[in-house]
Amino acid sequence: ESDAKGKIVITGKKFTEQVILTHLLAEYVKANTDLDVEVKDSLGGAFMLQQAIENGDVDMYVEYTGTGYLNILKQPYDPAKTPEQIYNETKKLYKEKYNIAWLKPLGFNNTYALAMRRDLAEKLGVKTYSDLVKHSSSLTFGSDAEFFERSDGYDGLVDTYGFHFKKTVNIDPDLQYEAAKNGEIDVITAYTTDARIKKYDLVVLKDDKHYFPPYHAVPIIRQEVLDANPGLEEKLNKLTNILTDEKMMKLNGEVNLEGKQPREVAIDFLKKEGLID
Ligand code: PBE
Repeated sequence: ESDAKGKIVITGKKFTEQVILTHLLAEYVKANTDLDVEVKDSLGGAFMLQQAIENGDVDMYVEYTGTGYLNILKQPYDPAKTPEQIYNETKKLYKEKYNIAWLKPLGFNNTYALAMRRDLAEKLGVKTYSDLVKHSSSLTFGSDAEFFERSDGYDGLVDTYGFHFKKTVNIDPDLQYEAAKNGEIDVITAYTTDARIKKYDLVVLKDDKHYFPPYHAVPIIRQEVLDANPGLEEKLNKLTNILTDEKMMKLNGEVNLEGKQPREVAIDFLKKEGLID
């Protein structure tokens, strides 16, 4: 038996959706294979996780197509490309460069979207990112620290549209919705599967120049782990399209609005879908 067989280490990034998905993968693998599953606390964002999976410190997590494509692979984004093309190219390049496999998509797209309080958006008459440009010098912009470092992040956004925000603020991604609602920050980079957008009546503006790529959620796993465990890939691909944007938003809301535990939400969902007993 090789060392790679027997155990699988699963992790995720530091925001609610990722914690739910970590447990969803972990509980599914526990119930459907004889692998030992270790859930590792989040190590950070995309760059940290890429290092960890390349080193073999972790075996699997959920990444988003546009994130892998632009930030890890450093590919230039062409908005004419379809989500399927982005997925296929990302999958191919990860395999070649890192021996990491992209499994099939879970079925939802969690993109960044500039969002603001409805009364502010209506007062300014802002519906699209372009509408926002002439008001930007009187508005504060907040996002998570990673956004200011990313290839699909702040600098490119500002270049594409010509924004000049009054001030920028780093904020935990799980706290930005409250901050927008309370008027502490005017414009946030909401994650579109977050239930707090609707709950707090925030308006998502239209990315009219198609700056942001598609971000379909996909479990990624070290190819060595798949090779050591025949049948594992097939089992994991039973998770294909189990979620939609609406379903993911609902699960996120169960944690962020109803106060449930992410693991409990993941287990209930898997049971309902008949994926675990
Ligand atoms: N996203 C949007 C980011 C955070 C929000 C899911 C594409 C990411 O984790 O890459």
